[in-house]
Amino acid sequence: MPQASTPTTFHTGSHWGVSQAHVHAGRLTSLTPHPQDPQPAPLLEALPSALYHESRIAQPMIRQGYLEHGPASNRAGRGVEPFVPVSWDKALDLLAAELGRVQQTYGNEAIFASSGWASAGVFHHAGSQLFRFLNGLGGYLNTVTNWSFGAASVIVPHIVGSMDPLTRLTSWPTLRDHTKLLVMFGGMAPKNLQVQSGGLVQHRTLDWLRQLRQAGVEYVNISPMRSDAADQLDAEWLAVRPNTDTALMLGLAHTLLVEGLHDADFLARYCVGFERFRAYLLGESDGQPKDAAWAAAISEIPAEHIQRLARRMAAVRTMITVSWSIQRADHGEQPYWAAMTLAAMLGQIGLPGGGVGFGYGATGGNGNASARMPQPKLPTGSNPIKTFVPVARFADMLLNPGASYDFNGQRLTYPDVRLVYWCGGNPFHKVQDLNKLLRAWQRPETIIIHEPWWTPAARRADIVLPCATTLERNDLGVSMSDGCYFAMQQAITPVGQARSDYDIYRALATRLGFAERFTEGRSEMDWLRHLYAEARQQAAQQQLDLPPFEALWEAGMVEVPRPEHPPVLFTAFRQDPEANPLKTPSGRIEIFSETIHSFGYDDCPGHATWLEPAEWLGSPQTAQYPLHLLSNQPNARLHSQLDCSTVSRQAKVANREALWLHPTDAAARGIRDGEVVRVYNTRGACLAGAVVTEAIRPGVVQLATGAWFDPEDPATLGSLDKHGNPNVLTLDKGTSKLGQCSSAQTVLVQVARLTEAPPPLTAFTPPAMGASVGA
Ligand SMILES: Nc1nc2c(c(=O)[nH]1)N[C@H]1C(S)=C(S)[C@@H](COP(=O)(O)OP(=O)(O)OC[C@H]3O[C@@H](n4cnc5c(=O)[nH]c(N)nc54)[C@H](O)[C@@H]3O)O[C@H]1N2
Ligand SMILES: Nc1nc2c(c(=O)[nH]1)N[C@H]1C(S)=C(S)[C@@H](COP(=O)(O)OP(=O)(O)OC[C@H]3O[C@@H](n4cnc5c(=O)[nH]c(N)nc54)[C@H](O)[C@@H]3O)O[C@H]1N2
Ligand SMILES: [Mo]
Repeated sequence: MPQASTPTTFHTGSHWGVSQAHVHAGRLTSLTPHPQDPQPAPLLEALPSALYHESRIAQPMIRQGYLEHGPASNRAGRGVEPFVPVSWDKALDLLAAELGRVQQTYGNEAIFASSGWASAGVFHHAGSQLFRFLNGLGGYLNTVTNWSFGAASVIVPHIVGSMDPLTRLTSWPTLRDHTKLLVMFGGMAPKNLQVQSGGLVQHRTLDWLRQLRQAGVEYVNISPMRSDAADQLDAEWLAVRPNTDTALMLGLAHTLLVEGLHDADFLARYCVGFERFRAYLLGESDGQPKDAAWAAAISEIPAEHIQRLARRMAAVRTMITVSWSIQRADHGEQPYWAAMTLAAMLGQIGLPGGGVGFGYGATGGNGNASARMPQPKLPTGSNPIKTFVPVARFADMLLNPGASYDFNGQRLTYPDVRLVYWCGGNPFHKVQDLNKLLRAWQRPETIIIHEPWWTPAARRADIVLPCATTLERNDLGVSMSDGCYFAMQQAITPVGQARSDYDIYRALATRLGFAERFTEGRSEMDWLRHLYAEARQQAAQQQLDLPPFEALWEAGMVEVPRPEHPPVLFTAFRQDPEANPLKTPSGRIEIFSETIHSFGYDDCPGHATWLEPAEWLGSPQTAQYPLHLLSNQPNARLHSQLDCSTVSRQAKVANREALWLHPTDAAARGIRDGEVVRVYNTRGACLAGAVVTEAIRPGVVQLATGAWFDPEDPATLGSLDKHGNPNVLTLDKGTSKLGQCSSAQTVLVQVARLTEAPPPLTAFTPPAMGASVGA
């Protein structure tokens, strides 16, 4: 740790890039991108301005009522009562005692633990630290699936026996050399390429997409938003109605079938159940042929366009890509199943540059061939508690303990959670229907959060522990998608009294009597050396020579050779399906799944099916709420992270989150560009700043996720959010009984011009403080 007043430079890294931190007189002055990064993410600029922002949490804090009256007291006071700053010892003693009490009284199943994206780095990985600590304590209630591609993570293994169509995407060079047509359902939004979980040295995807274009690839962007395809791609824009991609895919499939353009040999040799699907497609099973005219009426893509696209897809080497956003919607399983089915009908699965891939462009590393390199991880130990809950059912779980529900063929029961421990995520960003969440939030007896900043979740906790950021601790970065290990060095002393999650858990484990088990006697730097040494040893076994830790720490980065012949998805299966069967019950692609059929779910039948979403532009609710709201990922943030930074705040409009709407919809409401608007439905209301643009189709508005929730009156449920968090509007409903994942993209709203003066924003002002309590 440097004390010098001469400028010093450190290696560092984040989810949005590897960089150097420049420090002067002990303070961070700037970050500069890694010299090898051809297109550094603008997000890189965010951390410096947020690092010393007044919304950093200065020291441990306890909600006043909780401190005075103990667990379970005045739970409606969360987010309303002031906080009392306390010493670390006081906070840790209290928390250790509370963990012991809940464990003794209700058992470890009553302890719910969750995380989120937190920061890059494999040692200070917030989730791993939390789960390792709680496993040391005897376990916790775990979650399954995920927010990003949760519905896919349940349905895709049923169809192809693995997650390969998401995790082993055919890589860019193969697409450049073989693909002629790239049909992108949900586009490939350039904004999302800034980010890669764990870090990324080189941002190259836009360059790849340009190379593909130069090689003659034609792009079709099927999305309500034109901006989901970079301008340079000259993509044809099919401005589909949100949540109707399944119908569109069925219309394409129907055209292939009736025009005899489908690959019957492929379907017979590599798939099961096409006959059942065929009967549905032709309307034999339900009286409704899924022809192009039918699909046009639902999706608002003209029938001739659908037919023409189907013929083009059959004529040339076609890669179908589907964004993750499309399955983050009611019945989100269906478009993924329909896309697999469509690709099977085209018969190009397993050929270079053909078939289907899910999530190209979702993050900056997707589509790169992963290097064969060991991936060090902090071991979390094993969890004796076997009960789990799907991530997106968090509010339902708290509101309905003991109630039963369906999940992927199982009948499960919501456990009775008494304590919520969140470390590295923001529930008041990620969960849908925040007014429902606010009700659920009053159920647990204790809520604990580790956070660097006063996020809306931290403001609503009982015990808030200030956490150090990446620049305030040492870590090891790993980027599988560009084959690097990188150093993440402590550049400054922690701001305020912040401590790393590791130090916090170590202190708690000491109080709870399992310090040795938790630390294994290692300091932070010991752990980094240990994790890297293990990786180095494994690498040696696969003839990969990694330099010693000191060399990595000095150079800042170690690169691993990338595969020369990147794999093509499903080649072995295509070459010999008998010798290389898929891990499905049939060993083949399941166009019809007996397993799913046997569950008897009305919202997920045995083959890809068009099922009307709970809310969409074709539903009767449009009489009151005529606009479909897309809450996609923000350009100027990672989720809710660093919303207080200048990068995120410069992207606001009239000091609110930007809401995109089409000129026709704006004119009909008398809304002008830059004005503050009110967005509302039966679940809630928020303010936003209008951006009037033709880059979005009529009838659809877009409000990115992550503005820090800022209700006008925190003591009243349903109060207007002054800032523009779309989750006050979204629907908290499982995608289906199969996946039970987030339906965030299924929501109708109305928008109106705000006639009165907007209330001032308070999201970035720390909560009120009560009198401080000594050690
Ligand atoms: N800058 C930035 N990048 C990020 C993130 C971030 O927060 N900020 N988050 C990262 C994470 S965690 C994830 S999971 C990925 C997510 O990756 P995605 O899920 O692909 O990202 P989104 O931005 O939610 O959605 C992409 C586009 O899908 C379109 N879309 C939405 N609904 C529909 C629909 O029903 N039909 C069609 N055809 N299109 C639709 C929207 O126009 C939207 O812009 O992004 C990652 N990248
Ligand atoms: N409406 C709508 N909602 C969505 C989505 C959507 O498309 N629409 N997308 C969903 C998706 S795909 C995702 S992935 C989720 C994302 O949801 P989250 O992952 O929960 O969101 P983040 O804002 O990344 O939260 C990470 C928090 O960790 C804090 N943090 C950073 N580093 C550390 C650390 O080292 N330790 C600790 N203790 N904390 C740290 C950050 O300050 C931040 O508050 O949101 C979901 N919610
Ligand atoms: Mo995500």
